[in-house]
Amino acid sequence: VEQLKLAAARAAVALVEDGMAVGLGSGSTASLAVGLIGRRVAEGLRIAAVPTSEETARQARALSIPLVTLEECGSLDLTIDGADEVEPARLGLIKGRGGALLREKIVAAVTRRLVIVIDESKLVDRLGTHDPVPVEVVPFGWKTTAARLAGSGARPTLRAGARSQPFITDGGHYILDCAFGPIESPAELARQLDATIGVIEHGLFLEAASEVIVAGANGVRTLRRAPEGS
Ligand code: A5P
Repeated sequence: VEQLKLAAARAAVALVEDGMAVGLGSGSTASLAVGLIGRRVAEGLRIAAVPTSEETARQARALSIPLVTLEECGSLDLTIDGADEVEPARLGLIKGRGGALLREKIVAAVTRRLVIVIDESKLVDRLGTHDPVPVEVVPFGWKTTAARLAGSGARPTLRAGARSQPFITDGGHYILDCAFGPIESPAELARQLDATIGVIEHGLFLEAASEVIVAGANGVRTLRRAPEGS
């Protein structure tokens, strides 16, 4: 799987060009891409990058990848990020197992080209088949938020961090991993989650990815999002 992740990361990093503003994703596959970008920067590539997590920021700094804030660059040419599940028909994604979904979504929203890198085990017919949807919530009153989510059909579990304490995101929030099973209408669920009091953001990324680079036993292929209405 490591080799497959690396193959997908390599194909995505080949899309990075001189002068670009680049979003750096989070998680193990995105981290391989950051490593490869670091190598190209050392060879003379000139980019400005925005990291989607403190962990990615640390890696980028260690590799001397020039970092800027979103305030400084406003929008991004390209972002390379991972995903937990990908539904190939519409390129719907579940993201956030690494806990960085909030910054990832903010970065995705201002990115012209969001390229997702995965190994083929992440492909599913329906989102929610294997993975819960991570939902980032305000710690204040989180149990009441969890009860509201349960009312929407979720089975929420508070994500644990070190020493059995709740996992705390870069934004200082909790994550409720919400198992739904295969989701019939991700768009409808996204609307419900968006409207739930106490919810900051959720890991359903719909109509966000421009393309998904999938590495599998038979090589690397690129899935592109079908045009609107098709
Ligand atoms: C981080 O919050 C996530 O969205 C990751 O991009 C996602 O969990 C995929 O991670 P891996 O590449 O480690 O599977």
